[in-house]
This record gives sequence, C-alpha cells and structure tokens, in this order.
Amino acid sequence: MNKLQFNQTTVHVVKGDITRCEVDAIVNAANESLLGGGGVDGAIHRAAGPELLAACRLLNGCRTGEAKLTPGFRLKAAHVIHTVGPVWRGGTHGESELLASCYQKSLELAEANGIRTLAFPAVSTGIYGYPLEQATEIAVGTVQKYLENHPGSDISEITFVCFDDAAVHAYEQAFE
Ligand code: AR6
Repeated sequence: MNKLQFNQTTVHVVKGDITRCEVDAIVNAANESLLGGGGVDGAIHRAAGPELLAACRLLNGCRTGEAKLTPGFRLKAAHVIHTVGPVWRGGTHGESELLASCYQKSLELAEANGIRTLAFPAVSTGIYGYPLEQATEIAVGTVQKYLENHPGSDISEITFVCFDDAAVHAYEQAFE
C-alpha cells in the first residue's frame, strides 16, 4: 500500500528528491545549529540558495524534536520547516519520543501557517543512524494520530519522499 486517506488528507510515499517537490512546504532534517550540513540538509541549502542560510542564522538554532519555519527562497516550495531529529544512541535515550515530536511539531507549524501540502524526508535515518523500519513506523504513526486528532485539518496532502527503494518499502510496510 502506498497511499492512505484520512478525511480530506491524502498521505502517500514517493521516491525522489525532496528539493524538487512542488508543495507548500518541505521539511528539512537539520541539526541544532540550523546552519547547514550534509544529507538532505545540504541539498536543501544548495537548492534554496544562500538566502536560506541567512534566514536560518536569525533563528538561534532549534532543539532536537522541535521545528522552525523559513521561506523556501529558490525552491519550488514556498516554505521550509526545519526539524532536528535525534541521533540514534541505541534507542534508550528518548529517541522515539523525540522523533515523534519532530513530526508532530512540523505538522502543528504547517497547520498554523496555512500550509496545505507538505513533504517529509525520513528524518534521522541517514547521518543520525535511526533504524529505518522503526523510524518510518513512528513517522506514519505520528501523522496518523495527528490527523485523527485534527479531523478538520486543512492539510490536504502529506508526502513521504524517499531517496531509495528501501525507504519506500519501509513506508509501505508501515502503511499496512
Ligand atoms: N531528498 C529526499 N531524501 C533525501 C535527500 C533528498 N534530496 N537527501 C538525503 N535524503 P540525512 P539525518 C534522505 O542524513 O539522518 C545533516 O548533516 C536520506 O537518504 O539527510 O536526520 C544535518 O545537518 C535519509 O533517508 O538526515 C544533520 O547534521 C534521510 O534523507 C544530520 O545530517 C535523512 O538523512 C541529520 O541527519
């Protein structure tokens, strides 16, 4: 299964490059400095241009599990939601709660800013080492819980954007 429907919101998984998504907001898997890095963070900063770093400098960082908003500058997406996932340290350091918080806070920020279409990367599953299957279960479960708790949500589309087939497969499993 690669698609779920909750009231007026479609949740789906696609393979691709999140920097090319034509959505209201893409989510960045950032670090607490918000001053750029590798992985999807580096790709988003390259695609958005130097204005994004300048905007991020004004935010004074972001704590793990929190989310902050900037414009998208040269991206097709009007906004970037920067969230900071936990570094995987064996699973006994609150990683699952922090990762769930990334999705919850990103959705709340999107809703508060009139964002209707939103794309997430698989936060924490690259450089931060979070096991993929566990991370995608948290991603899908947190989105599902959010939509169940917000039946009037104006968010119409949530896309999980994956760089590779393994991640697509993990989301499809989590959708079952
Ligand atoms: N589009 C979609 N997914 C992508 C893209 C892309 N363009 N590029 C990578 N991914 P990671 P993290 C996938 O490492 O684990 C940075 O240095 C990737 O395959 O980007 O949260 C930050 O500054 C993986 O599945 O983020 C932090 O220091 C997922 O995105 C640190 O890395 C997340 O991988 C954050 O590490």
